[in-house]
This record gives sequence, C-alpha cells and structure tokens, in this order.
Amino acid sequence: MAGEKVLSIILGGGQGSRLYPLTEDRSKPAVPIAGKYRLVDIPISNCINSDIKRIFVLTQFNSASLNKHIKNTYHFSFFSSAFVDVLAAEQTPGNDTWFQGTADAVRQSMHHFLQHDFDYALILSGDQLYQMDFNEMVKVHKKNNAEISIATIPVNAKDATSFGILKTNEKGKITSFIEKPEASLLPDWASEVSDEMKAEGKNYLASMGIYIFNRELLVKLMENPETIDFGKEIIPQAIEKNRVFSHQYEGYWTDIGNIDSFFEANLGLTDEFPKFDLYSKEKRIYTHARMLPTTKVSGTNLDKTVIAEGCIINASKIQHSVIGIRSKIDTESTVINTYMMGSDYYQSLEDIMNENIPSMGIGKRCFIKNAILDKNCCIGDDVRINGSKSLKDVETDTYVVRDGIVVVKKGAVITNGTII
Ligand code: ADQ
Ligand code: ADP
Repeated sequence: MAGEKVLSIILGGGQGSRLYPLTEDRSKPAVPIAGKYRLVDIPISNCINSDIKRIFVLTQFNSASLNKHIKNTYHFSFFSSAFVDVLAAEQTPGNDTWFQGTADAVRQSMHHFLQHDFDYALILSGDQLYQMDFNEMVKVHKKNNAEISIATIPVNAKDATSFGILKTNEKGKITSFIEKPEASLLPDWASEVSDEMKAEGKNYLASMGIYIFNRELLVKLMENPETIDFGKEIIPQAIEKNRVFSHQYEGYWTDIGNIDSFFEANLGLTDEFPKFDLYSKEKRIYTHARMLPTTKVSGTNLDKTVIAEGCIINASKIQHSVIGIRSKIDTESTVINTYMMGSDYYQSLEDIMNENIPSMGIGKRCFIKNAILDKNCCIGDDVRINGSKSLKDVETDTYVVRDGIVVVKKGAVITNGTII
C-alpha cells in the first residue's frame, strides 16, 4: 500500500487574514465548516481514505480548539504507526521567527519529518474542499519516475490569475510555470486540456497546491534558507532542474481561503446534488464524534437547508442555509442564505431563563440573510441582518462585512432590535 511510504504534511495556514474574523481567536485549520466539521478534517480525511495515516499539520497559531479537535478526533490503534500531529511555529535557539511562507514552514519542521521513514512527502493545503485519492497520484508519480508531482486542474481565465499556472509536454512533464500571472500574460499560458474542459472555457492548467516530493529532493531543496514559498520559488526553480510532473484532476475542487469562497462552498452543500459529496462511503469525511441528541424542529418551513445534530429549531422559515451543531432558533424568525456555525455547548435552563444572560442562538422575530454566524453567537429578539453587495466592508466589535456577507464574530452578543 502506497500509504506506508508517504508522509503527509498539511499546510494549516499563515496568518489566516483572508478568513478574518473567523480566524480571530482560532487557527485556520480549526475553522468550522459544513455545520459539524473543521477545515482540517478535509485534507486529513482525504489522507485517511487514501490509507496515508502519518500526518503533520503545520500552523502558525497554536489554537486550543485545533489541538483539542485533533486530540479528540483522530484516535488510532495503540499498535499502529498512524498519527496526526500539530506542529506550530516554534521559536528555537537557532530561529526566532515564525514561518515566513509555505516552504519555510516545511523547512523549520524538517527535523520532525526526518525522524520518520518515508519515500514521499505529500504536501497539502489546509483550505480546500475536495475529495481526492492520493494513492492514484503516488502511483502515477512512481510510473513517471518523477521527483515532484503537482496535482493540477483546468481553470478559466478569471480564476487563472489566482493560481500557479503551468504548461506540460505530451507526457505530462511540466515545462514552464508561473505563479499567479497577470491577466495580460494569460494568452501565452493556455494548456492542453480535455474537450469537455475546453467547452467550459477552462483552458489553463492550475496548480492545486498539492505536491508529492521525493524525500531526498525535498531535503536538498530545503537546504537553501532563502526559498520561502513553494509557488514563488521552489516549484519554478525545480522545473528547470528536476523531473516535475502534472497529475491532472477533473473532479470538484475549490479553494476556500476567503470569506466569499468559504460562504459559497458551505451553502453549496444545500444543493440537490452537492459537488462535495458528504454521503460517499469511500470518501467519508471524519470529524469529532460528539454523541449529540437529534435535532428538534417545530413549525418551520424548511427549504434547501442542511441541519446538523443537536439543534432546537422553532423558526418560521429557513431557506438555503447550513445550520450547525447545537443551534437554537426561536419562533417567528426567518433565516435565508446563512451559514450558522452553532454552539460549543448548551446553556442551562437556569441561564436561559435569566434575563441578564444573553441566550445563545437566534431570538424571536429575527430576519437573517446573507450572513455567517460564528459559534456561540447570541442574536437577541427582533434583530435584522440583511447582508447585500450594497453594504460596505466594515468592522465593529461584534461583526465584520466582507463582500456583502455579514460575519458575526464568535460569541458576539447582538442586542434586541439591532439592524445591520
Ligand atoms: P496560495 O494558496 O495563494 O497558492 P499560500 O498562501 O502560500 O498559497 O498557501 C498555501 C497553503 O499553505 C494554504 O493552505 C495556506 O493556509 C498555507 N500556508 C500559507 N503560509 C503558511 C505558513 N507560513 N505556515 C503554514 N501554512 C501556511 C498556492 C500555490 C499556487 C496554487 C494554489 C492552489 O502557491 O501555485 O495554485 O496554492 O490553491
Ligand atoms: P466540538 O463540538 O466543537 O468538537 P466540544 O463539543 O468538545 O467541541 O466542545 C466545544 C468546546 O466548548 C470545548 O472546548 C468545551 O470545553 C467548551 N464548553 C463546553 N461547555 C462549556 C461551557 N458551559 N462554557 C464554555 N465552554 C464550554
């Protein structure tokens, strides 16, 4: 099995500023998605489903929620060599800086990796939604006698400027690479893609930021302390000197590194046939098993809505929304186009009855549209949140507006009658 010789390294995130305020007091891999998972569950589950079970998660910010989640979720047999370990940027006598970039993060943790027996390092991004069999990629990597393989996907001209774009020869060997090209350069960068992709206008081959490196080459490349980033330095330089191959993928893959794409990806789960398949037995997504009670709904008109476990819902209408674990929504409230992450715990009946303690969840007669409600929010009665493109980007103590989406911060209290 390929997994025995593969060590997986998940790039859990830099400062996470593009997902702010969801990353205000947690690291990016710990951001909750799809009502009950965390971002890091996606790459970890892809690894486990590919039988790759030695996994490091590199993060800049060692949040309690990430460590707790990993510790509570990924239990392997005492007799197995499997593990998921979080490595946070650490200050050592020889180095007092945080990770400067993706390659730097790998370099600074190299001493941890080298304690393991592996032939291939699988380097993954922590902020992407996809289900991919890495075994297939390892197989092709070996067959090509490659030193580096990059997973690639056809994209259109609009998206091409946000990715590393490459060209290959007929054997799939990468002949040139440019990191995030300007639109004016694109005409020179169209690549060979299938007719189906061409018909969709996806003429450019983008790096998915998923790499396989042969161990010796990775060690050698990491010896140069001046290379900070895979996309900016390591890959463009390696193309010249090494056997770097493209592994083309045409399934669903999306980058969820900013608020807009994060919001879209979550609400996409409410589609009749979501592109990200949470129902597949082979591509199962793992997360913390919480043993929560079933969800209770009363008097609610539900349409295109996904509801996690342990919710108590008395709203009048919920449409095109994802409602996370332990959410409470009170009577006569309407929720549209919203990702509500839910709560970390239930309040006691005593606290709920106490008028001086804000109640978690959404109160009575609220109207919430185009919003992300982070965990443990207390939205009072008669609150109106109406996100739209006409709202300017702003930040207050309790919420932030990004791309017309109102993001209510974790644990924020929005008082009765507030209008946003
Ligand atoms: P980007 O996604 O823009 O492009 P980058 O910001 O370097 O590249 O992030 C890659 C991954 O590493 C992300 O998951 C990020 O959170 C994480 N990361 C960033 N800095 C980190 C650090 N210091 N420590 C730990 N993790 C860190 C890259 C490639 C492109 C490719 C796209 C595909 O450079 O060529 O097209 O990914 O999404
Ligand atoms: P998750 O459901 O996100 O995987 P848990 O169910 O383990 O996580 O709990 C979420 C977090 O909430 C934990 O850190 C837990 O300790 C915390 N928590 C539980 N009860 C309370 C409480 N009454 N007040 C504050 N935090 C709590």
